[in-house]
Amino acid sequence: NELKGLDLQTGFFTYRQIKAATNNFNAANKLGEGGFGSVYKGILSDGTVIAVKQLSSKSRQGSREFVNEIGMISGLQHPNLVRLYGCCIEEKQLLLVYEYMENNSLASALFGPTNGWLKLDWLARQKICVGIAKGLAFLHEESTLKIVHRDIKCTNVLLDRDLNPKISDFGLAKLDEEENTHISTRIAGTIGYMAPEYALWGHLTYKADVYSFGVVALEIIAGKNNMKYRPNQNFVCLLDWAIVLQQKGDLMELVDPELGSDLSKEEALRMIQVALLCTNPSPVLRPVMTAVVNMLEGRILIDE
Ligand code: ACK
Repeated sequence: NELKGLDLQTGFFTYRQIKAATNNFNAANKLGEGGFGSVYKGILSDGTVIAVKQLSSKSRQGSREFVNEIGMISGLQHPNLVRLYGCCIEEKQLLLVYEYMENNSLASALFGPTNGWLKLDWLARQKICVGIAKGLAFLHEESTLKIVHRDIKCTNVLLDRDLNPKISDFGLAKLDEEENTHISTRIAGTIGYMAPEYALWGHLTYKADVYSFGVVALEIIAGKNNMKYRPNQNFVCLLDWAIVLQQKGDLMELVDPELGSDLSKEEALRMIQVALLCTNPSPVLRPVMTAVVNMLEGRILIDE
């Protein structure tokens, strides 16, 4: 009780606090399995609802990412980044404590097994797309550290009660140190979202995030997973299909049929065109994220 109100300010939580908050890591409080361990829902003594990430094994990789995540986002606050309240490093435990996001991940909303319970209409999808772009623009251009997230994908975007999107999982994030050119020794990310220059040559700049964002934007409008999408008999991913449709002048065919009457054709085309600009094979031809925000919001017109 003496810690009441203190915990959110110090950034350090005691193991006892987290055990109490999660009802001793009760299975009923488990939200799911993440990249490096289980995630639990909890309530702090002051009523704040939290999500606790527990590092499962003592794998080097996991703990390196864990420490990286603390370093990267502990100081960052933006409406489109999941807030890290703090951590617990007691009794061999490694726990990260985040704000709780009521509506889980964008991946589960768009193409998860629970698909259907949470309807993302056109307005919601637009808001989500713009929000992710704003979060990235902040990381790349406005935060004092220039940060490349490196693993932008729908599972790493969480939705709050009002369907505001927030970027999570900074385990792979890196500083964009060398004037946005960086050769990475260890390539990490997710197939289907990785920019070609990074996947092939380890050439990492913030433009790699722009590419991943483009894939996410395409998934948002199509309601389909890039790598799992196979139109007709051909084995092509959603992005390849979009390029084919662009050449045929038939981009509207990409739009999720579930998006009904509230869809504006002009806005839908705009989102697809932005997605295609972002996924340009050449990083220098991809826009920066503030330009993407302006394009999505119709302040910059896009040439066809
Ligand atoms: O798609 P989900 O339900 O949303 O499944 C994953 C799972 O935990 C493993 O990562 C969920 N999750 C992660 N962080 C949070 C959070 N801050 N608030 C709510 N759910 C979260 C995620």
